[in-house]
Amino acid sequence: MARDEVPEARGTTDAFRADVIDGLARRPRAIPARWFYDRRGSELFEAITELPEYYPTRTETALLKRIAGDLAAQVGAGRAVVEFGSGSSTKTPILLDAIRPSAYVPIDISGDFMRASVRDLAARFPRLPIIPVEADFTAPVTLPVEIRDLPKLGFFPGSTIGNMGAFSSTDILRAMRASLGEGAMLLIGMDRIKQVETLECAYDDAAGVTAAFNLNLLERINRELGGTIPVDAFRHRAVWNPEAARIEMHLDATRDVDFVVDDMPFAIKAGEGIHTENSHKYGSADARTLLRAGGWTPIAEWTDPDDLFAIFLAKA
Ligand code: AVI
Repeated sequence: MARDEVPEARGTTDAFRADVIDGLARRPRAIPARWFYDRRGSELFEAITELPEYYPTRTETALLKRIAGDLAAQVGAGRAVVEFGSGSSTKTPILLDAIRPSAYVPIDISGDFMRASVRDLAARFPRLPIIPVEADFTAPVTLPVEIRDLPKLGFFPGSTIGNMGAFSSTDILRAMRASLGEGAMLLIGMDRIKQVETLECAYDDAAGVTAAFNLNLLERINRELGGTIPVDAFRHRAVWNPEAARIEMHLDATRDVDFVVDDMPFAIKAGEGIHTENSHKYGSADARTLLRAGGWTPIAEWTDPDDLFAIFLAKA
């Protein structure tokens, strides 16, 4: 059976088409960032995490290593670690080494990618029960029966929360609380507000990897939705929006363009753009307010020496 004949893939394509057509028709034009992550987009994101300008991944990884002992003392042994949007699970071994959990449950909407990274983890932690769940964690998830009676530690690194708006980020924290139940804890990474130059360079690197990541969205539309977008007519732009405390990514047309997506005609004038991503950054007070709004009480906060990135531990 071809990939586009699989019912689930068809559902994904329908949702992608609806978001793209709706997003190109509205003003300002905006397409949700979750559509970045096809296979090519996921590869480009992995490459972003290794860029010299993209400080979040290496800073959070180093911070996790530094706080491992403290974290173990606060969390205790024997919890089931539930990782939301586990993806390639690169930070997971640091946490699993630190807290010695009873089980590990990665949850990701992209099952293939998750199962491949789980294989590596299983080799590294042969005695740890690993139970992957393929699900959309933006709504409450039914966890495997095997961990029903264990206390849970939710793990949501990478400041992925920052890619959501205020309502969605609160909703997702509430969904996590509902999924994890009473007595749960949450370990979450949240990127800090910092110098504009540092932020804008992190999202507009010299090698052009983030530009390629952003433009891949248009290539994906052409590949999967029969689009005729002239990708070379668009330029990547990353800009700090101080009122909203977020980095925004846009694709701006450098000349007037006409194209179709799924037989729907669109025209974009030179200088107009498509808003493709928000990456919110948080001061300590904002982060705590968000956690509380999402049903979590912060109990510890750690940052790196340069205060670039924070990790919070919260309890339900
Ligand atoms: C996945 N997410 C946390 C990244 C971020 O920093 O907002 C996505 C990203 N976009 C451009 N570079 C990285």
